[in-house]
Amino acid sequence: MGYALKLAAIVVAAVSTPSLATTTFSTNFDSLALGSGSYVIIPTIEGWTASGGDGIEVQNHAAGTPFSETNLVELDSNNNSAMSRSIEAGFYTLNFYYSARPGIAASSNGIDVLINGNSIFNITGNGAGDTVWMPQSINFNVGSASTLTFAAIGTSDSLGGYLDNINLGGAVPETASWAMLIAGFGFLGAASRRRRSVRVTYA
Ligand SMILES: [Ca+2]
Ligand SMILES: [Ca+2]
Ligand SMILES: [Ca+2]
Repeated sequence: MGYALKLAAIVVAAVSTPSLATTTFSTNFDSLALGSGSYVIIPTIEGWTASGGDGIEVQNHAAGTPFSETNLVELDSNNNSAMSRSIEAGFYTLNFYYSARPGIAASSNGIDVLINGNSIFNITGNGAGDTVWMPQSINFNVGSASTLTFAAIGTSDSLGGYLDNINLGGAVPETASWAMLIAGFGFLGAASRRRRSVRVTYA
């Protein structure tokens, strides 16, 4: 039966032909040399381009501790701003860290994630005494070249949510046919082990 499952897994893999992400990146905004306690509003950083508002605000301990190293991004620069980049067709996992800006209410701290201008995720929170970094993870897929955007939402007042360590990597698609096959065989334990091993192979 183990052999049957293995054979079935091979067949399904061939049928669904998982297309793996072709665009991957890792950005932490720390490539920019910036004095501690200062900030700048700029048009591009580490592959991101400002796509709304006055630009991408990069802070070095200006109003809160970054998740990594020296810098973080605040997208409510002088007003609600956005940053975008192009990605190829594929299945993706997007990971990033979010913090509310210290001392700022949730109504002003929102950040939206969009694909081709359509929101797929948003987050906000009430600011504490310092940053409180919360890991976020989103799976999505795009069938053709697309635009990935982070945008400030809520009150546009120069104060808003923070981002750091944004990473895009490939994900193995969870296909409907795969789920049905597992249910059909009824080997849930074996199947989930198999799925994990497939995921590792493509990671
Ligand atoms: Ca950083
Ligand atoms: Ca600002
Ligand atoms: Ca705001």
